[in-house]
Amino acid sequence: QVPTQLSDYRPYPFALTETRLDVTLAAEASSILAELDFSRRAPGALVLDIGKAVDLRRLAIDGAELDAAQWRRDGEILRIDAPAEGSFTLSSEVVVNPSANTAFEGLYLSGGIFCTQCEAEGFRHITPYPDRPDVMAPFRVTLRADLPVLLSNGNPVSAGDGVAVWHDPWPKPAYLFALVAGDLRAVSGQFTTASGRDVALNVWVRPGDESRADYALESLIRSMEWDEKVYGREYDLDLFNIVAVDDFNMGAMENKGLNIFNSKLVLASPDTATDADYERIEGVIAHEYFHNWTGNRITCRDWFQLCLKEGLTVFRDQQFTADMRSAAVKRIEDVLTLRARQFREDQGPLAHPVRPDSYVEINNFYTATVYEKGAEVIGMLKLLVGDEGYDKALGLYFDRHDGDAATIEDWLKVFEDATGRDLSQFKRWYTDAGTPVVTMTEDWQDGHLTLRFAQSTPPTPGQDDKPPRVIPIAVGLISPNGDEVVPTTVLEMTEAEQEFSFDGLAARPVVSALRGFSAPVMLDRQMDATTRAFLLSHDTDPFARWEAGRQLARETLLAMLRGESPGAEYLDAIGQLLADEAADPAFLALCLRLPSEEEIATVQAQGGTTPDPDAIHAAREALATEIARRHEAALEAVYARMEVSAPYRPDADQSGRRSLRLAALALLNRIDGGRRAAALFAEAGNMTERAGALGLMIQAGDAQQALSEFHREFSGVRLVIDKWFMLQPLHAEPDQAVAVAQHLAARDDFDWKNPNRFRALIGGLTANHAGFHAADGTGYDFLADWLLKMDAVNPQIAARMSAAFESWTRYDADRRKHAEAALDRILSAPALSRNLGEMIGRIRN
Ligand code: HT7
Ligand code: ZN
Repeated sequence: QVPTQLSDYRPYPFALTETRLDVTLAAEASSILAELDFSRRAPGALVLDIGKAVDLRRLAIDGAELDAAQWRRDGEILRIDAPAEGSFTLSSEVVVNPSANTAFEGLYLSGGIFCTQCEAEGFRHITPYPDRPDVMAPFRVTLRADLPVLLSNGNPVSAGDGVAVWHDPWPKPAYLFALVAGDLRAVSGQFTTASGRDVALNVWVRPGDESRADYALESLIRSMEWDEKVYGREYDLDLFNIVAVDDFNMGAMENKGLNIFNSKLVLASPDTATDADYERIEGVIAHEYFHNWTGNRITCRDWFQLCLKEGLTVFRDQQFTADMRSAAVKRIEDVLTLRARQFREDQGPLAHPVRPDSYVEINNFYTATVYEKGAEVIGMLKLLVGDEGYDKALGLYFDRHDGDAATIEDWLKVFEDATGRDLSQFKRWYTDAGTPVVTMTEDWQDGHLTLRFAQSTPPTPGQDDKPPRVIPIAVGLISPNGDEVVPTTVLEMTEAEQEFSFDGLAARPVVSALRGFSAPVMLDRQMDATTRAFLLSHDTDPFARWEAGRQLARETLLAMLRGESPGAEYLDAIGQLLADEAADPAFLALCLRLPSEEEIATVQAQGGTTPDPDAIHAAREALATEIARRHEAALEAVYARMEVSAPYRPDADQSGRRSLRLAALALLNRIDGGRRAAALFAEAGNMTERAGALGLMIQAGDAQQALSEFHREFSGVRLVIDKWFMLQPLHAEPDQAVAVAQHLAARDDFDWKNPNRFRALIGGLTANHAGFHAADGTGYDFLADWLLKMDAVNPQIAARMSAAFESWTRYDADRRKHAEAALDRILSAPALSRNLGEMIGRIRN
């Protein structure tokens, strides 16, 4: 496995002035004729990428057929003798087999629909091409098939009689190419841009799914409006198509003018989708739409720059959701995800910089670090340069780089030029892996408060020593009577150790630090439970309030794991939260949610304690039970008060009420044997409450009948059956989780080649912390078996799911022995893919 290095980047020696494709679709043998207009820019060979399964039939230059001596095919590379200067047209003819394509990369079939996935390097499985993001061209595409709908990128030129011609005038890299063909129905709308361009909007779904596509269309319109209003970005074609397909390796893909989506992120109705599904649909529709500027109009020079488009686009979709819903709740949700996925990644063998400098398989780098930490880095930049500086820099970025394949250096330069700031130290956030640990201590004397900070970043693979970074630390000071005496101030830490002072304070204030989670760091700060409880009730910054409660819960659980009983501060604080009728229900729901078992294991491992998954599970259950016993009446009151009687709407208000209601129910479930959950399951008219109740019934150990009913009712709705497959291993008692997963995996409707179904079952088990980390190693064996099976058909999915092994070294010797054996078994398997081989190799080291 030879890694590709960032330092090896060389510009392509040819410009590609136009790409013309003529595609005749057939399930087992689709033919692709390509004409590529090249013009030489520098000396060098004409090197194209070509997938192994592409059957190359013909090559010609300017109409003259090439003989065998004029080209060489070597693995996935095609070298062609090209004219030493000037322009020429390379023609090729190939045949590919979409029905044999189970990896869902390139051209494939999903439920009878032809579709494509080309990011990152899928286009080479369709036709020989310079499949790299810095080679951009306008595309003209002719599609031929006896199918009702034939779509490609750009604007339609003509259509009829099984032939459609498309033209995309915007030069694009091959990874943004797409085609879709099949029997699809459109749910249509229209949008007029600020400068008056009428854009036709279509959400294409399978016949029968039309009634579940409205929310996606509405979300698209909201995204288009928001991008004009907030970033001044308009859409640039006459048509915007979204297509939902059932077989899809990730969430969605931003192909120019033709976004292709996992149907899970398009289809929604109150009876089949949860509030969380609706929120994700809105967020991902926005994300893919926003890529039209941050990704498509300005793309990446090479795949090392992936965070340039992904970090920025995640940041933009987070801003959008914050504007559409509650900014405070969204921030807390984002931090929860960041800590659960990215901090975990940063602390293990898969840690890598936001801009990696080497990879074996680029698909393994679509990670939480590139996406979520990439977005955090932009949030910090915005905080450091201010809102105006950010707007100025973004304006310059769009003006200067429209049509470019850009780099992180280009990105930072626009900030430097727009604001006059030197960002050389800030750049370390892109180049250095690992989560900095920031310790904070306080010194109080005669009205002076001194805050002392120290930063250090633990070693990560290949990076032992890390110099200090710029860390924006937002703080506020709260007086003992609860008044804010110093509003949010951003302290810029640039040294390994640094102090900041506040003068003229009448009384010693309580410090609210890292407000809004101003930097993706771990703040290490000694604080007693009473002070945390004070911040939970008085902090004006909602994130910091929530964080104080979270720390209190964490420390309570850690104390219980040391054999202590839960302290009064936390239990009383929960009582106060439950009594606060004026608080935002969604915020309260987040405060009531206990830290996950995985989170506790991480904290223990960081502190040098070997986590015991069974003990963690037991402690968390005991704490939930204790809260329920202590606050049963208050929880019941919340449960009753949060009932929504109005017709279902997936908005922030109603979904917040339902999430608080379910959070209260989750606690009550510990003491009522699942009685209330069963009642809710029977009466609920929406999937949020039905799936929530079903999960709790499984936890309570009395769900067999409900599970059968649910399966019967939704047997024709794939996305709901995915939930059924996920909920069972997720909520099973830890000692039964693997058996439950094994039983489900043996079912006929465990259609494991479908990525959603596979992720549902395998992801459900691996998210059951104590279940997956079963002491006898059966969880590890089960995962290894399925990864090997999946690797042979879809290496991307196998590799992504293998990350469940990433923290194996933190557990006890017996568990480590089992995990090691499972990893070694995978590594020694014949014909292991590059994807899974790289992942397991890194995890095992
Ligand atoms: N840019 C896309 C990333 C992607 C992808 C999507 C679907 C299937 C395979 C994929 N490989 C990479 C999605 C996004 O971040 O917007
Ligand atoms: Zn993206």
